[in-house]
Amino acid sequence: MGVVNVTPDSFSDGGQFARFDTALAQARRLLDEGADILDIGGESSRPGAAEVGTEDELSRTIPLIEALRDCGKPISVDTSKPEVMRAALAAGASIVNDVRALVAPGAVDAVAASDCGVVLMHMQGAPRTMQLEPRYDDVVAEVARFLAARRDAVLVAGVAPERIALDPGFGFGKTLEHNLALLRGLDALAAFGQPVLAGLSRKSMLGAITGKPVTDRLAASVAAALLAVQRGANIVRVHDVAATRDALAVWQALEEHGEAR
Ligand code: HH2
Repeated sequence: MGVVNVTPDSFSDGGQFARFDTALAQARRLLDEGADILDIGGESSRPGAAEVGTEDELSRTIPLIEALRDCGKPISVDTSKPEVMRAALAAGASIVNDVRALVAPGAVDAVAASDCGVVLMHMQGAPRTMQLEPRYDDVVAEVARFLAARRDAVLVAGVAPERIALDPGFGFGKTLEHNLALLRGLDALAAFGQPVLAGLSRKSMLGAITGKPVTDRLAASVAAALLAVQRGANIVRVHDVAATRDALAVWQALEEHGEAR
């Protein structure tokens, strides 16, 4: 899943793609690099980010989704607002990726009214304050319990289980230790039988480990994506599609040819 942020304040790409034409060019570049899904977002969810109004989010995302609707790959909309979900699905998106796991009133109904895919992500707190003092007794168990409850809420609304993917939400109200525990324990989420999505690309946990700024986290991001896939992730949300694909191709070759004599 290639990330296209149409935001002036994304932590990872500094608002570089805020304008429609640059965002479209970035989306096409990610498709050329081999992205299987494009994730289009109009609201930054980085730590400390302010919320964006519905009209702004619609005007950032909908024209881009319309321009990409025939690109041949599924388009995901990264939003927590039911209005944006509905408009994005009407414009051609086929996946709703919600960092708030559809808790907004009307969000579950918005996805249940269509046949879209759904990504349910765990977050502790809200972006503005989530990194101030994250606390868990058992982070893997608590994240798993939350995601199971959200999955059940979506199932009850009539969404088929094969439409739902789960995401532990790396960096969303988590310390470095919490993030590492979740990466180590990713197979516990995979055991639910839903596809697992992991978003580690360029995140501050990689900065904490390597000491590198966000502009210099390519190698760490590729390593993190590979480790997530080895532990059961089915979808990796990344900014650097070509490099990630190469790393995964090496792993896949090893897996597929492992039994050859
Ligand atoms: N991370 C970000 C945004 N959306 N969605 C899912 N499912 N999983 C994630 O880990 C995830 C996400 C944050 O990263 P980014 O889009 O690069 O930055 P920003 O939120 O500042 O636009």
